[in-house]
Amino acid sequence: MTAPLALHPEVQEAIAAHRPVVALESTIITHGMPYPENVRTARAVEAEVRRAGAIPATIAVMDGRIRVGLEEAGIERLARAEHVMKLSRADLAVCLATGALGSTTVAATMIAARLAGIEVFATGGIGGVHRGADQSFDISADLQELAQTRVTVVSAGAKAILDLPKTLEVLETLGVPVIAVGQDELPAFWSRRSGLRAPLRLDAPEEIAAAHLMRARLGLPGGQLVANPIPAEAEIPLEEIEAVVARSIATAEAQGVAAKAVTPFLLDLIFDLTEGRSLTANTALVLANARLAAAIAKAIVAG
Ligand code: PSU
Ligand code: MN
Repeated sequence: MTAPLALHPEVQEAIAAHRPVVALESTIITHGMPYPENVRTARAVEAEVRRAGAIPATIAVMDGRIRVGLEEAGIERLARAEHVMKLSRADLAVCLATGALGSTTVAATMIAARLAGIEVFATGGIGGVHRGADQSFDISADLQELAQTRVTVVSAGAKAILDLPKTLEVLETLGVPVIAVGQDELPAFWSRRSGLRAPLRLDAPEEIAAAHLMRARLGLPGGQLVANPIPAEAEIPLEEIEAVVARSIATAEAQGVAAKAVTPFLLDLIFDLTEGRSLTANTALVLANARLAAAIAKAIVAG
């Protein structure tokens, strides 16, 4: 009994030859960005991984298999489809068993990457503890996944739509290392600053790779969360985005948006309220994360 994995030949060869590979998620394509910017960004991120010397592997579920490494046609199909399941750990098996089309969140991408033997994964932002979680209990399954699946996830921190202090507390409880890159402060996705000190800091990809390999030597099951600040020129300052975030959350609550719909709803509204600036920032930070992830993947295979 083996998992229904379909590795792209290029990805399969790279893994077999111990060359660097970077996994990429697909929920950002289907639920994180509007068409056609989502397709443009997905392609640009793959190109960035290649330029940085690694092989990109965008992951999604199609026709009963986990596809690891999508062709352009696959990305286009996902981006255009009307109904795509947003897959986390809970939904992955149902989607595969029923042959539905599904995009993978951070949690599901980590599971797939691990099954395929990919150690590093680049994304934009992870899910976390939502504001008002004391009432809604809305805590992303991404956090649990980081605790149990050994993949290093390169993010730009967590979005200001989340309760960042609570997100850090849960990650600490779960034993997930949260590593800021190049600064002491935890970056907050669109903003380089969050006002919160990151639990850990490493500045070189080689150090992050060494810590990843050390976790394996210790037999620790979970991954690492790398928080790479958005490039300064693309940043939206925290004070500026805060008002937009507060308005968006109020709207989501008023409309009774819940469960899986919350994050996509907020992202969409914030895009409108910032007149697309949030999307420009999002693209810039994903590209920067792709570069860093490629450097970490290179250092892991060298180590
Ligand atoms: N945060 C972002 N952009 C995204 C997501 C989160 O800034 O696209 C996506 C990721 O795929 C993440 C998922 O894994 O949303 C988390 O969803 P939820 O909050 O429902 O767990
Ligand atoms: Mn949620």
